[in-house]
Amino acid sequence: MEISEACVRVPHDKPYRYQVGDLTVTRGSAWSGPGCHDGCGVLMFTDKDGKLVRVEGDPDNPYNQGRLCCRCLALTEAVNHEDRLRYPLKRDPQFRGDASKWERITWEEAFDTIEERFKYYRDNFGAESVSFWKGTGRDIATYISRLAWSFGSPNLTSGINGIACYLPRVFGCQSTCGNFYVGDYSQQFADRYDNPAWKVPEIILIWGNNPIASNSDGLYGPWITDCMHRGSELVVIDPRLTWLASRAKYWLQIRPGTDAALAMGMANVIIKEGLYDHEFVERWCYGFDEFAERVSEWTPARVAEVCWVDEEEFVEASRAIAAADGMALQWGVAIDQTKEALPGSQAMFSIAAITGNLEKPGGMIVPPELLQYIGGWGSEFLSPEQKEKMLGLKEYPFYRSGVTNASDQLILRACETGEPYVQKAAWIQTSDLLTGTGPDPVRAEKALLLNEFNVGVDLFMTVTMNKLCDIVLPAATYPERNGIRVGDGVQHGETINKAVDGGEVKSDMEINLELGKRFNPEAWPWETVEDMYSYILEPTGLTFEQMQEEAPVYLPYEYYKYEKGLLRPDGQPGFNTPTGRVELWSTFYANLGMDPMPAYHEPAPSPYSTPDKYEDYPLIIITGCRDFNTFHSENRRQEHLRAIAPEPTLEIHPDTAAAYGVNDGEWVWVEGLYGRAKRMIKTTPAVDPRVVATTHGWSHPEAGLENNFDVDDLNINRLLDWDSVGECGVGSNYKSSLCRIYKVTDES
Ligand SMILES: Nc1nc2c(c(=O)[nH]1)N[C@H]1C(S)=C(S)[C@@H](COP(=O)(O)OP(=O)(O)OC[C@H]3O[C@@H](n4cnc5c(=O)[nH]c(N)nc54)[C@H](O)[C@@H]3O)O[C@H]1N2
Ligand SMILES: Nc1nc2c(c(=O)[nH]1)N[C@H]1C(S)=C(S)[C@@H](COP(=O)(O)OP(=O)(O)OC[C@H]3O[C@@H](n4cnc5c(=O)[nH]c(N)nc54)[C@H](O)[C@@H]3O)O[C@H]1N2
Ligand code: SF4
Ligand SMILES: [Mo]
Repeated sequence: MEISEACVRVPHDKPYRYQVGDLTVTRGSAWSGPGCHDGCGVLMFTDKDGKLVRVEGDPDNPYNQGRLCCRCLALTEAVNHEDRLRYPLKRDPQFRGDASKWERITWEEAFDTIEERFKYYRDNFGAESVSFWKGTGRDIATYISRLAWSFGSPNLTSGINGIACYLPRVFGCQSTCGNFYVGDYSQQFADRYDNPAWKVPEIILIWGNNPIASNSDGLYGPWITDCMHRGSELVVIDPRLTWLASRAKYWLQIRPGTDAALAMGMANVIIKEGLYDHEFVERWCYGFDEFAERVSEWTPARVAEVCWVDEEEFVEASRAIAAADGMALQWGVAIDQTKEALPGSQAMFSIAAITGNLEKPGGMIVPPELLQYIGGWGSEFLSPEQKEKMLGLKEYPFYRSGVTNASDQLILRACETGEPYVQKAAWIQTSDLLTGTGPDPVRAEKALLLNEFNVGVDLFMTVTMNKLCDIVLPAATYPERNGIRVGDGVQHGETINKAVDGGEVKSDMEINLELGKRFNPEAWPWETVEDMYSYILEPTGLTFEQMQEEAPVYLPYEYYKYEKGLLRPDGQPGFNTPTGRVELWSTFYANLGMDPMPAYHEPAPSPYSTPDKYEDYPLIIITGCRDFNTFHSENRRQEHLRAIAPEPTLEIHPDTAAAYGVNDGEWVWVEGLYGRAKRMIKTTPAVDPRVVATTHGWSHPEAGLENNFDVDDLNINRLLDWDSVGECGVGSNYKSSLCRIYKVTDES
């Protein structure tokens, strides 16, 4: 049977585009840009002149059920902004950094130049001499990857040091059970909370995640509050008292970077007290005894000491988690963003496993993916010889297990040293590397300036584009282009529908299709991007145009797939691992020569691993907490969003602020081991007196490019370095570093 027949659809009483008085309404899904990777259902209103005047949540879309967060509500301020890039630009490389030297060019000239230069480097230095930088995983990422691979370069990277976003969680989970699991909030059903098979989670364990602000990784934050209204209780593990933490049954105020210890301790309580799901463990878990032995050293007293949590609260929270009938682990990027991220996520996931919460209503689910094209689409065009040259493969054997990201710090090193081979050019699409994506922007800038030719694609002229690039291409925002949303952990398929004519801007996909055809026509056989989308959608039996009307389209979903032989390619019952069980002792890691079980590594730097440094830098700093109104480096130009948080603040405990003699609203330098940045003091009891926290990606666009939007003073990633990645090349220090603070004065 074709998938399309088995799919569940949401009835619409109107076509995807209709008229309301003078306004045209276009139904669609929201994806970058501007940034977000959530894909809420939107209704875009355009006036007689075709201008976007309003955006509303689509009440018919089960995903967000008519709701939108402030960033989509303020979308007109991004789409219609006067600073938008509107035309392709070029600049003589000798004037890099000088914004007055950009010249408008035609798309033809831009494409011809890029084709000529990139082919020249490929022919003379190998395709690996061109690196591809792609920022966070937008719907665009798939086409950037395909462009890199079909060009022949294995050096494709997010620029997020240690691939420390999402993938450590995915690897940590897959290494244990063969799939990636997410919490069950009924998102897989078109009728959502009304679906009779679904049950509300008794406990949602929110770990290193702030979903109502971040709506991260295919989760719409208000689903958590929807579940709370239906009875869910929360356990929150976060060094900050977030809005959700303040409403939790248990809030464990963990010391940053110690999550693996806490998770092992939690597993230990659950095992020692016999609270685990005996039947599930017996039938479906592999390596339980070894695992129990490994976690046994993590007594509650030791957890309290290492993680700075209250011992009794910790034990009670562990018991509540074990007792819950339906526990959803809602894990976030904080888990990925400490140096040894893999064992931490492995430990956390083990808790969901031994408490029998896999594939159970209100527990953890593997949502069906309409299509699985996201992961390696186009990787077949990278020859084995080219793949072998991927930077990181030699240094980190773990990268051989299907990691498609090259190591960004090794690309920078190749720029700097020409080892193991030279770098000539960079393609930077949807990344503001020097404003907030990667650590140490000073090093990244110097390294990439050594390239002969850099090209950027963005919505705005960013500091990264202006400092590094020789050609900049203007990209479309989502109301200005078509696209599809399938795969990537979501449970439905839908389309991004063009509602606005963006003039000369092109969508990222159009840009990549055009260049792809020039680099490797075999890999890009489509006439238009819509043809390309229809090709991807083929297994559903729907063309792009049909999907525009039919979307969202849901796959049928079943619980307890492991019992029914629905998880393994061989159709046998069990999990998709070599032993067919949830491997608390991972054969996958063992085969890679890694520790098969979770372990705790003290973060470095930290009060305990580097006590000498702690003397000089006596505060732990968390960088990059999400807020409602910004997405990384974006949105600072949007008046209504900027008004919510006009300046970057440093969350600091009132006692600590008093000890340093600094007051609310005062500017301080926050200095770390590698550099410093300015922040405005915001006292709050929400953080431990020994810990401070701040947001990242800051700039003052109003300061102008002649002042680099003040990024040199504001980029908190100056405190971080590129070399602090986890042992296996995964994980880095964004969320746990050390700093000191002092007032900004004329002298300082
Ligand atoms: N200190 C600290 N640093 C962090 C983090 C942290 O927690 N702390 N988080 C890290 C994480 S998890 C991530 S994923 C990265 C994110 O890093 P990035 O993805 O680089 O972040 P953004 O600032 O959202 O986007 C970069 C650029 O993409 C442009 N853009 C947006 N939409 C589009 C589009 O549709 N097309 C094109 N061509 N351009 C577009 C924006 O204008 C912006 O200039 O940051 C990382 N950096
Ligand atoms: N509005 C908005 N939404 C976003 C983004 C954005 O920039 N803005 N970025 C998107 C991207 S790319 C990502 S990756 C996601 C990330 O989404 P989240 O996972 O929600 O990211 P954060 O807010 O950085 O971190 C979550 C929480 O972890 C806590 N935390 C910090 N350190 C630790 C620690 O060591 N242990 C524990 N247990 N908790 C810790 C922080 O205090 C914070 O409350 O959000 C996505 N959505
Ligand atoms: S989470 Fe917010 S910004 Fe993202 S698609 Fe939904 S409403 Fe838009
Ligand atoms: Mo991310």
